[in-house]
Amino acid sequence: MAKLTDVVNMEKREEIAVLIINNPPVNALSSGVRKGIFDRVSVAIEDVSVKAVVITCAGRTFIAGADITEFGKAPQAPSLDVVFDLIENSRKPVIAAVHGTALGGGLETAMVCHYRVSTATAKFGQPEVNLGLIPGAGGTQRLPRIVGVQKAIDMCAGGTQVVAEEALKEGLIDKIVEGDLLTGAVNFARKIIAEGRPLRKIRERNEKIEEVKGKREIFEEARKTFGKTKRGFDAPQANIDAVEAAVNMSFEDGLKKERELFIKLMMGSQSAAQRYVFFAERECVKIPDVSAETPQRTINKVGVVGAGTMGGGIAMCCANVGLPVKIMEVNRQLLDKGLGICRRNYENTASRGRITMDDVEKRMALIQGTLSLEDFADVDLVIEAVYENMDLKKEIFANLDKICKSEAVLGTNTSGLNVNEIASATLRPENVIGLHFFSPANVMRLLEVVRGEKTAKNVIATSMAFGRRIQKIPVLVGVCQGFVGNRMLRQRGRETQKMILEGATPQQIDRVFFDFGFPMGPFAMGDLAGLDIGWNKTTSEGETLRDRLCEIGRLGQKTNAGYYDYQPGSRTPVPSTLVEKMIKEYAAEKNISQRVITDDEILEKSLYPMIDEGARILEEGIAIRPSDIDVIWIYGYGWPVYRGGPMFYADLVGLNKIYDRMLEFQAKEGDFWKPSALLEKLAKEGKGFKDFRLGSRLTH
Ligand code: 3H9
Repeated sequence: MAKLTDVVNMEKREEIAVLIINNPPVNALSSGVRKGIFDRVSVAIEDVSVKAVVITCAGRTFIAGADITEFGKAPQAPSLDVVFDLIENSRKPVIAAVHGTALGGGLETAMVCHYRVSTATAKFGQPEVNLGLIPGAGGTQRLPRIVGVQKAIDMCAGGTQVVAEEALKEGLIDKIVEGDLLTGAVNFARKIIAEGRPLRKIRERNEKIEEVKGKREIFEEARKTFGKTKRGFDAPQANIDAVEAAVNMSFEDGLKKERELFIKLMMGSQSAAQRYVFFAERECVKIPDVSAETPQRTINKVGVVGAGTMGGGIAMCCANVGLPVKIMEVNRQLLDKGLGICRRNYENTASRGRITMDDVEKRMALIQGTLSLEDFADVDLVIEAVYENMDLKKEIFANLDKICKSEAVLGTNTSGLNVNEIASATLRPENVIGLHFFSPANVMRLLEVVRGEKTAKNVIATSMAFGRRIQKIPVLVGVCQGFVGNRMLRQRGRETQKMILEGATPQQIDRVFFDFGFPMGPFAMGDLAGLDIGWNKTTSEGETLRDRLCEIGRLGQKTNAGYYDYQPGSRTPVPSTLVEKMIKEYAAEKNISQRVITDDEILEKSLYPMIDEGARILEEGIAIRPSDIDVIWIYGYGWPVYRGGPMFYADLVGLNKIYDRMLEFQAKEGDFWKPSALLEKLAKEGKGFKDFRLGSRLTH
């Protein structure tokens, strides 16, 4: 017999064999686990003293799925199919005992068992869709046979999870165990044996499948819905196809269809991107010189300076997770307005059924308004969120320095000002850090955590943990103008502005971005945000097209006119003949001749300068790793997840191709196209950003 692996152990509880999978952190189905289950179940089946088998897990959760790190590598035997065949065809009952989450291959394992029991807090799901995949070991064929087709679509295409109580109602589990799970599972197994219950195989159950035979409209409706909510993603549609196969094909043929779809997705770039993002999100909280053991400061109370859009949104983030927060404004009217907006936002969420009115009151009770900074004497963390003015920010920090307790973390929400200079207004620059939220702060998941020259390591550790606590994705960046996201955005803006003068229209450029997968293009985005952000009426001299639009009162959606026209009350952009005329006049005035610009050129000229700026950011050590830049673009700027972020995308295109194109543009248009030293180096070595390693920077 092959050597047994120690990630799966077996113990006997008299006539019941108990398999315990112990593969931290999440008991993923690595090759060792698959082999361990296969070997142990084989032994249990052959052991005449064993009457039933219980499969359970040690640690914090039941199996969380296949081991994603093994995807794309040479497959190791035994495959899941082989393991599953052994379990399902066992002549002794096999019972899954679930705690934590049974996800992906974990739920599939539970579904090949003859019975399932769980704790009351257990959850079940097929989240493969979030990795650009479908369940690949029978999930799409077995799940609809128990929970029905509609629920299976929700779970497979939508990635929704069900909790134990619902799972019991749906028939996905047979019992919720009160008290110790293993004891309950063993007792359940004994009952099965005593009552002589059959070896139930989900594959043989067809009632729920029969109910929907011929009802193609269920699938058409689902395709339409997911086509809208998950525009551009391949996996939700493939999940629907696989569930439909469960209805229209035999179980065996359905399995084959599932496998075909799974392999196609696995080989494609979307899943590669989504798997990359899964790990990138988890990587970005790891800071090479700030270990996970770094002591953190306690944050029990937060203070927010400024009750404007950003300040209010930040206060809501705290209240959402039960953190008391004081919010300060300079006068009663502004304070009431800010608090009123928080309340309205919550009430809107409640009206959509996402929270209750009771939650609204509880959260509002956690947000306490004040007109005095003196009230911040007892807070553990301050987040300054006033408008972008260095003198004002320095004044506030000088005051905070006098008022706040010595260990308080002092954060600034600046979107681009020098955090070191802000810190210099205090006598404790080591306590100062940038906490750059993205608008709307209560919705957008990104938090750029900006490390100043003197920021203490425990302040960094505390801020990263705070970011996670308020359910953001914190990414550590260094000080430079615009940090990572806005600095790269500026490069994109430079080219898109140039291209509309050279003959592309705002609507053409926006369409190219939309088709690429962004929720909207830069011009529609500008109109939404307001073209007057950063524009100054008194100093404006019509130097740019944006100046000219603002000068005639076209400030964007709020004035029903910007780059586009808007019908009153509508957010749908309508191409504007007036703007087209203004662009032509402006181009003529500057002697810029217009030409046809292809969609490909738009994409190259928009994305390559961003990618090159990303390389400079890495060279300078402003971002720790390329994947951090990608996380910033996905969660702060709407970069489509299935394209993995600008640096991942650059590797797909090929750095040598990008480098060559930039040289061509440089020769034609000027030195602002000169590629960075890092891009040049990687391109010439035939490498990608994936080969960039910490410490391989050219300069610091
Ligand atoms: C699948 O099952 C396909 C099947 O149909 C079969 C096909 C043949 N593999 O998230 P956390 C790591 S596809 C490898 O921070 P939490 C993770 O990287 C899979 N590693 O913890 C992290 O590592 P590190 C379907 C995994 O408590 C550590 O575990 N399943 C896997 O916040 C802790 O993770 C899924 O998509 C994995 N499957 O959340 C579930 N999962 O410490 C994906 C996690 O080095 N996982 N890691 O940074 C999750 O959703 C969450 O991790 C989970 C725990 C909810 C389980």
